[in-house]
Amino acid sequence: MSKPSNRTARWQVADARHHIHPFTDAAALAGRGARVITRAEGVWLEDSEGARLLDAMAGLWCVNLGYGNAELAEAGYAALKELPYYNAFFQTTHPYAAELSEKLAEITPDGLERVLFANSGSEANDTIVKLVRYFWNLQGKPSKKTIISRDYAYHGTTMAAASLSGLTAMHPQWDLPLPGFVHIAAPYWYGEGGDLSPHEFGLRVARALEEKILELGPDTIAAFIGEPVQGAGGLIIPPDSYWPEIQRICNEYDILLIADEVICGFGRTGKWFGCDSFDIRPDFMTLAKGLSSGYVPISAVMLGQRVGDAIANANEELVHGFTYSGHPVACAVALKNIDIMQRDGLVAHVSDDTAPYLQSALRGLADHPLVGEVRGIGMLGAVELVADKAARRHFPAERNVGTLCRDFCFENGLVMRAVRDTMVISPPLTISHSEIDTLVQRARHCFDLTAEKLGIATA
Ligand code: PXG
Repeated sequence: MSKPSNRTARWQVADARHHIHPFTDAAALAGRGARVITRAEGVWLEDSEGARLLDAMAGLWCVNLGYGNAELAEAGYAALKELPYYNAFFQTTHPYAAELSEKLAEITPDGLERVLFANSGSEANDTIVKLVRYFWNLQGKPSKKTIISRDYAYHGTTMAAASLSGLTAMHPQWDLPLPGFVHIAAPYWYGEGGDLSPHEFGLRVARALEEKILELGPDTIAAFIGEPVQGAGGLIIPPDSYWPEIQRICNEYDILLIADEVICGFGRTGKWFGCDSFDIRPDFMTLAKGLSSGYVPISAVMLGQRVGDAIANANEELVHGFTYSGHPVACAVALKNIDIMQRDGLVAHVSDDTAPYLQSALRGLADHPLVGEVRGIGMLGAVELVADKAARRHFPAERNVGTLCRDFCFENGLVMRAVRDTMVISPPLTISHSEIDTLVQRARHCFDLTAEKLGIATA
């Protein structure tokens, strides 16, 4: 890389000395210097050297309306001037929280009528863990405490959320998971389905839930949590047979069902919520990211009728909350975000136009010698890079093919996420056809560079 400008170097030095980054090897980053992102517009990021990158990840799966949306900025500014802070702890509320609560009850699936606010997906999932315990205590069933989650799950990084998470790297540094959190197989057909058809495999892994419940005893199991489509674990889209069977099992054994919609929510799967795409009827829903298009931190826990009624009618104080629960500025931006989505018919536009265009463009990559599978739903896409297409065999992990490809993307003006050797995209919902074309062309170019580095011939 050429020598950075003085201002870039100054930020890199300050950052390397004082800023500990999430999910980053600090020493390795200090050696190469962080890329400094200074501004963004639409689907484009700009760095401190003036280079432009197409952000095919919408930040971290969150900037659904794209960058630089003036209406969101103005809604935040107006709230900052009108009521920069107040809380709902002591018998008060404010218009922003009241209206956002009503709006969320309207747009989420039937039965989800009540909401608790937090500031991140992790906090929201932590809150749900507490509410699950509280619910079963209120029901006089205090032995129901264990929560079942899945391999490759990502539910956040606080103690409880990381315990829910099933990406194994998230546990050893912190002596997690905590007791009471167990994991079962994920519906990852491409990687783990073997000779079963996707339909058979979906049923097989759903029934792993029933087996685990019977092994531990239904009286000890409180809840099952799942992302409708697993995001950070490598875009694992369950076969159609999966969710109906999970729903049946949860009903049969009286297990609460938690749908973590932090990525899937707000149009990402082509419907308002992943639960709409897979006909899931959850007791709890976790919302974050797309709730505010990532412009301000805000998350929400939606409560289904059964848990909502129990908690609302407990006739005692709910001993839980954060200073910034339902922060007025965050609520104002989230409200405007939803208003814009409704006014512009964005979810219908995604499902009728942008998503089909994206999915078909992505599938054009399937002929590439490195590509084992292209899959996607709505505005989510994944490409498996493999050594052997017919055998669905990946490269040895130590070759770090995904990271290699990710780095080529980053150098060539495209932000894609590598999960193992699965290249993942989740662009702003507002991306245009021509930007999708650019995305796919750049991806192909970077797959070529990766193949070349691996000594594999391309056409
Ligand atoms: N649930 C899901 C499904 C998520 O994807 C969280 C909860 C936690 O949200 P917070 O706001 O606490 O981060 C997430 C977050 C990645 C990546 O690299 C994914 C997430 C966060 C950071 C990085 O794929 N997802």
